[in-house]
Amino acid sequence: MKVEAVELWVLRLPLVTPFRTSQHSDDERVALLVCAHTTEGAGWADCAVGPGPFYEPEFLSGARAVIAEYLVPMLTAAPAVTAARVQAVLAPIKGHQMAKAALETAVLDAELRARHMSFATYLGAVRDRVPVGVSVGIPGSLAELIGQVEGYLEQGYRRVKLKIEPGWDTEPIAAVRDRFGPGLALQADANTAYTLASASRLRDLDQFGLLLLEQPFAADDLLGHAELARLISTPVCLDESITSPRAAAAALRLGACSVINIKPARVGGYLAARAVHDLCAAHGVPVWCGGMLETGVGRAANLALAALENFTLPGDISATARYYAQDITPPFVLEDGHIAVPAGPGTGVEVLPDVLDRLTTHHEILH
Ligand code: SMG
Ligand code: MG
Repeated sequence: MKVEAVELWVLRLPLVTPFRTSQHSDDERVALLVCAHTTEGAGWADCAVGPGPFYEPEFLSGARAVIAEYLVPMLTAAPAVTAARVQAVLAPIKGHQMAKAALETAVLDAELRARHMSFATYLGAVRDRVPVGVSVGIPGSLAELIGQVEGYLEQGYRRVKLKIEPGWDTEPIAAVRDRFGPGLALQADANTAYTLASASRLRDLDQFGLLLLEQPFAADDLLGHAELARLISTPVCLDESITSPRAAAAALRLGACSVINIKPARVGGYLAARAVHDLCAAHGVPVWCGGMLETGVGRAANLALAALENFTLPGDISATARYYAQDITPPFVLEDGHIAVPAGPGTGVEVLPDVLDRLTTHHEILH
């Protein structure tokens, strides 16, 4: 198979609820969609970058530039490409995991569509539907938070993740626990907002029986996380720190976490995501699938990944309606707290051309 061209779209999708983390607030997703045109057909991917370098160093304009100036010319020059070879072809370029992941995913989608095989079958899924959670941004008030959580629980979500930051941690967690009781599967995500100096404050959270505390410290602070993990009883989960299977191995060896959030884009694609999954399974460490406010194109592939055996905790893969009034694929719906894993070839979803047209702010074809 040869990659002949890559088509890029930038599109703006308004969010139904603004999403604020400790680092940044979004009221829309500016999505970067890629389509790889190959000799065996086309494949799609949602490049999971944010609009600015607030979650991670990578961001949309940077990803567009590295894709256009470096990655696509290298891919189209390669005489034969399969998804399994994409990382090797692109290896001379340092970093840019999310940009590389998008190209690998688009090539994989094309390959699997040509073979009439789904992502789920290819990756080794063991379930045809997955239990899912919802990530609740930092709202304007406690009352607003309680109202939002109540709404999500009524819809059937299986676990709730609260975004926290210094000044918005013990109080909202206590209020949610108090209102919804000890049976609620609850976890918190700090998106790197603390340092080890806050260890005693974070130890206060032990009283709330959280499933896990996600990424309290900076991405490169594996030693700090390892120290914290010895000081608190809440399981420490890493997100931003896990940038590759090798980073995951280092984190596990150091005792920096006992749970891992796998975001395929952050680790370099679905093949690397499966490698992190397998590594964690071998160590008896549970994993769950993270989210980057993906469009239906990214959500479909994430559902396939989340159907692997060691994804034992509900992921940040909510129904379309939690994010968008209008997505670029048909919507994913919540049924009894679960979302069905797509079974069709490739990601199993089709982009709606009229919606894509309507939401697009930039389009280019690269060779
Ligand atoms: O897709 O449901 C989603 C968002 C889940 O909280 C979420 N993601 O750190 O885990 C995380 C954040 C990063 C996204 S910032 C836009
Ligand atoms: Mg996170």
